[in-house]
Order: sequence, then C-alpha cells, then structure tokens
Amino acid sequence: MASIDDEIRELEAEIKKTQYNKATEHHIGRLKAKIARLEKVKEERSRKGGGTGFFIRKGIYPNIGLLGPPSVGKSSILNAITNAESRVGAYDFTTLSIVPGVMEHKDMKFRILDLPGVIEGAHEGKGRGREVIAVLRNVDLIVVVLDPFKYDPSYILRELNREGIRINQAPPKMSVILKDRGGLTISRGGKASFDEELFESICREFGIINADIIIRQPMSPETFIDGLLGNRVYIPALFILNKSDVPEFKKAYDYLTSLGLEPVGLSVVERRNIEVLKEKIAGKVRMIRVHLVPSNAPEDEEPMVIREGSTVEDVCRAVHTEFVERFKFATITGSSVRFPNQRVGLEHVVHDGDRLTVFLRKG
Ligand SMILES: Nc1nc2c(ncn2[C@@H]2O[C@H](COP(=O)(O)OP(=O)(O)O)[C@@H](O)[C@H]2O)c(=O)[nH]1
Ligand SMILES: [Mg+2]
Repeated sequence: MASIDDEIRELEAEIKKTQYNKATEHHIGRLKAKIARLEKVKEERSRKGGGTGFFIRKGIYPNIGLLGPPSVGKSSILNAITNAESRVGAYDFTTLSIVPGVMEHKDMKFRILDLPGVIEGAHEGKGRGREVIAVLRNVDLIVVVLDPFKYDPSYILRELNREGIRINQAPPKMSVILKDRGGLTISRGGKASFDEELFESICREFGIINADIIIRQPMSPETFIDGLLGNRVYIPALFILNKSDVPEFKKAYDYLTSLGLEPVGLSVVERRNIEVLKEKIAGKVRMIRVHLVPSNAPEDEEPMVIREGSTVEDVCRAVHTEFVERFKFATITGSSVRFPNQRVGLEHVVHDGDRLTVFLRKG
C-alpha cells in the first residue's frame, strides 16, 4: 500500500507536470485540496503517536526562533544579542538541543531560541528538521538566518508552509458555519473575489456538503484551504543575511531583495548592524504594558512590558512562583474586563494598559 507521503509526492509531481492555465486551474486546485487533506490525516496520526513533544511555555517574554541551515551563524547571533548569564541551562528540551538566551532592548526582554540547523528534506524526516519546525508553531517571531553561501530560502519556506506555518500573512477573512442539512452556500462579503465552482469542489474534497461559508477578501484556492482547515498559525518573520564581511555577500543580498524579503545584512564577526537587528526584532513583535498595583498602595510602579497574549498566570510567575502557588484571585481595571476591579483567575488574558492587583492566600 502506498504511504501517505508517497501519495502526496505523486500529487505534487502531477501538479508540477501540469501546465497552469484556465483549463487546468480547477484540476490543480483539486489536487492541492487532496494534498491538504492527506497532510491533515498525517498530522492527526502523528499526534496520536504522542507527537514530537517539544513545547515552549509562552511566558511574558516574546519567543523568537532562529531558523536556518547549519553554520550560517545562528549561535554566533545568539551570543551577540543575548548576555552570557541568560544562556545557562535555562530549560530542558531533552533530546533536541535548543539554547535559549534573553535579549534586552530598551525596557523590553525577548527570549531568543537558537535551534538546530535545518537541512533540505526535513519534512520527510531528514535530521530533526520536522521537530525544529514544529517548535516554531509556538513562537512570536521567526528569524530566518542565511549567509552568502547558503542563501536560498526556498526549502525553508517550503518546510514552514508544510508545517502549517504562514509567515508575514494575515489569517484569511472568511467564516465557516457547518450545518446538518441545507447544502452548501458560499457567499461574498466586502471585497471578495474567488472561483466559486472551484471552491465548491474543494469543499467536497474535504467532505463539507452542508455549510454556510462567507468570503470577505479576494482569495486564492490555497488561502481558502487554509481557512477551511483552520489549524494554520500566522507568525511574523524577519530575514537575516549574515557574514556581510565576505565578498560573496552582495550577490546574495541582491537576490533576497529581489524576492521581496527585505533582508537585514549583518556581520557578527565585525559586529556590524547588531543594534539594527535588535531594533528590527523588537519592531516585529507586539508588546503590551501592564501595571501591577499592590493591594495596599494605590500608586503604580513602572509597567511591565510583556508579550501580547500573556495571562495573569504568566505575569504572576514572572514576579515570583509564590504568586502562582498562593494565588487567590486578581482584580483588573482596564480593557480586558467589563467593569473596574473585576475579579479574574490565572487563565485570564491581560490587555495593554490593564491595572492588575494580585491577592494571595496567607502562606
Ligand atoms: N565571515 C563571517 N563568519 C561568521 C560570521 N558569523 C559567524 N561566522 C562563522 O560561521 C561559522 C558558523 O557559525 P555558528 O554560529 O556556529 O553557526 P550556526 O551553525 O548557524 O549556529 C563559524 O565558524 C563562525 O565563526 C560573520 O559575520 N562573518
Ligand atoms: Mg549553532
């Protein structure tokens, strides 16, 4: 019996040999839907098998993953932008060695993750690439590191894509309501434009026969499939071209620029553009400010600058683990709650400008 990978490879080969034109557009769209469905089956199976098991606790610092081929300078970059004491054995990724470090910039802190190099063919199980890429599903920014000797980003972009990671892209503007009966309607809202017949056959490919779907933007079949599957993650990315001190740099830089990737040129050995890199990283991550207000003193201190999406638990843990262990409840005044001093639990997600007071059990 052909494995799922074989089937996917066959479908991909068929897409490759089919000329793209008006007449074959539908055929290609359906082949892509078939591939997406097989990828989904594969993913569900591997999840049942326990998955890869690497997992990043999100915390209050944004997580930044350094991704790239081996020996382009990822570890050198980690050393250049983080302080040495922040890199010592911070946490345990057991078999996959990921070295974390903390980068400070202005009043913000970022957790930088130096990941093992990814080689071509990772998705088919070469190296530990698949696991490395899977870790990236949980980061706040992907920094793709290349150098003038390995500057072709295409396989890395392909690996990200196959793991369901969409970079520098917004989630599709569409909604899907599944129903028990009534058939399929795909309607337009706002600036929508799409191929209705093709989208219907993509739905059939996924077994969706009763649903109301509303599309609110001009949409390609790929984006439509992403929206139907709903398990894609949308993460910003930054492209670095390291080793600007070597003569081969310019050609590689021009090439990446021609792809529209806006690379940041860098030389770690000559310490060129290190501050620019920090600035760019900080600029790509969404941060919020939260004020911790002690219950017995109304005036607030310097706000904490933390990653968007942090919870009360993340904030408490950052102050002291006791704050989590002895946590009774917290009160918040701000946009994350409906009324001032509303009581919230550890799982509550805080917003920019929130004023937070934590109440602890007597220890
Ligand atoms: N010429 C040049 N070499 C560099 C630069 N940064 C790192 N290297 C060298 O590239 C090699 C690989 O670096 P490393 O940080 O271990 O790469 P990693 O495998 O991506 O972590 C080492 O020999 C570094 O000294 C740079 O800016 N310029
Ligand atoms: Mg390294």
